[in-house]
Amino acid sequence: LLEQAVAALELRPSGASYSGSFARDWMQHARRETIVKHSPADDSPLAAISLSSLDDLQQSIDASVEAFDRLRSMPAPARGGIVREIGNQLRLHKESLALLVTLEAGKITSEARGEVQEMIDMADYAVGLSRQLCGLTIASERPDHRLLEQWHPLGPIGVITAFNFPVAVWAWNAMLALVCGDPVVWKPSPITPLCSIAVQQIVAKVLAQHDLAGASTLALGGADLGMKLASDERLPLISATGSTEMGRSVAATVAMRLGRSLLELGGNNGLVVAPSATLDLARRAILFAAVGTAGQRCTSLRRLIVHRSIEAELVSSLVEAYRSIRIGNPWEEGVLVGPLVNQAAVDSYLQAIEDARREGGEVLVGGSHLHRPGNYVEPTIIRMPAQTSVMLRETFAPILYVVGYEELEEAIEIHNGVPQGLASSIFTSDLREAERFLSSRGSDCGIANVNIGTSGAEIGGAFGGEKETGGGREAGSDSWKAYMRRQTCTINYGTTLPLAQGVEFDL
Ligand code: UN1
Repeated sequence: LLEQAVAALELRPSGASYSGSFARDWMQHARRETIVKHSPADDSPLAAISLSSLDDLQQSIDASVEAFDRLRSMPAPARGGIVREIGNQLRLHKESLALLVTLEAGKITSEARGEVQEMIDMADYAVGLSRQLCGLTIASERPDHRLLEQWHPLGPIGVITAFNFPVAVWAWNAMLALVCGDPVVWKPSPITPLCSIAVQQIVAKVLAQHDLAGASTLALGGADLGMKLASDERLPLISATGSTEMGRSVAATVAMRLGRSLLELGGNNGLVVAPSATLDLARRAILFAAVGTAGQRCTSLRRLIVHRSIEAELVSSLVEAYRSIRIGNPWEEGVLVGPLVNQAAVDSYLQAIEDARREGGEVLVGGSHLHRPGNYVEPTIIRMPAQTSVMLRETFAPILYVVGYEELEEAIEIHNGVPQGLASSIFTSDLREAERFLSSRGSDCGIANVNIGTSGAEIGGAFGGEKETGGGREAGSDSWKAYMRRQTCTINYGTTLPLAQGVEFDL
C-alpha cells in the first residue's frame, strides 16, 4: 500500500527538487536529524524522514517573506485560479493521499477519504471566496465624504497542525491564506510527516509554475521548531491546532510580540439526549461521534448527558452496538475502529479509565488495550456517578462517559461545566428544548447542533470554540478575515474640511 502511495505522490528520493529548497528531497539529508516513522496500525516502519533544522525554518520564512510581495500584488481572483489548480491536483491524488492518511494516522479508509475531500472542499470554497473578499461602505456623517473599509493581505502565516487531521486542517488555513494573499509556513505534527510532505510536493509544483515557490513551505520537527515559528516577528499570524498546553505556549509567545494567534485547541464535547429524542437516530450519531476516528477528533463525543427516563434503554443499545464494532487494520473493509496514534495515547486511555474507576465510574463495555502489534484499544463506555474530574479533561481516545439528568437546566449546567468549549449537541423533538440549547443561555460552545452528533462539521461554517478551546475560527463563514488586515478609509471629495463629531478648529 505504501509503495502505491509513494509512487503516485513522487515521494521517493530522487535527488531532484522542483524549485528552490521548498520541495526538497526530504529523505536525503545526512546532516539533519532523521526519524523513522512507524505505522500505528502494525508498527511497521514506513519511512525515514529528515527533520528540518532551525536554519531550514529560517530559510522557509525568508522565502515566504519574499513570496509575499508577489502574492499580494496579484488580484485575489488570480490567486483563486492558482488555488483551483491546487484543488484539481488534490482531486487527482485523492486516493493516494487518503492511503497515506490511513497508513500514517491510522484512520479507516472512508474517514481518510473524507479528510482529503475536506481539503478539496476547502479549495473550492476558497476559489469562490477569492471573488468575495468584500469590505463595507459605511454612511459618513460628513457631507461629500465616503467612508469604507477594505481588506488587504496580512503577510506570511505560520500554520501549526496536529496529527489527527494531518491534511484537512492545513487546508482550512492554507487555502484561505493563499486566496487572501498570504504565504504559508507549515509546521505539521512530526507524527504525520509523510502526509505533509505529500501535500507540500503537490502544492509546491503548482506554485512553482506560477513563480511562487516560497508561498508554501514546510518545516518538519517538534515543539522547538513550533516555538521558533511563533516567535518570528515576520509572521503576523500564527494559526495553531493541537493541545491546550501547546496553545498556551504559542499564544503567550505570539502575544509577547503583539502578533495575532488563531487557536483551535482541546475539545471535551457533550451531547444531551432528551426524553423526546428519536433514540435510534441518537444511537447512530453517538456511535460515530464517540467511536469514529477512534475518538481522536477534537470534536469527538466524550460526555453523554442523558435523561434518566431513557438512560437504561439508550445505554443498553449503545453497549450492544459497541460489542459488534470491528476493530482492526484501518484499511480493511468493515473495520470501524483503527489504532490510536501511539503508545502514549494508549497510556492516557488506560490512565483515564483507571481514574474514572477511582472516581466511582462503572465500565459498561470495553476498557482494554488489545495486545497485538499496533495501538489498538476497545471503545469504552463508563457510567459516572456525576461529572467528576476525569470528565473535565480531554482524553484523546474512544472513551464515552455517561451521566444522567432530570431537568434540562441541569443538563445544560453539566454540559457547560468543563473548561473546554468546542462542539455540542442536543437530541430532542421538543422545539423549546432545542431553541433553549441554542440560545444565549444554552450551550457555551463554538459549535451547537440539534439532532446530529458533535463531530463531522462541514467546511462552510466557521469552525472553532470558546474557553480553553482558544476562541479561533477557521474554514468557512467569515473566517477569512483573520488572514487579512482591515483598513478603514475616509475620502473627502468636497471643497471644505468638516471635522467629525462637529469639532471646529479654524483660525
Ligand atoms: C479536528 O479534530 O481537529 O468536525 C478537526 C470535524 C472535522 C474536523 C475536526 N470536520 O470533526
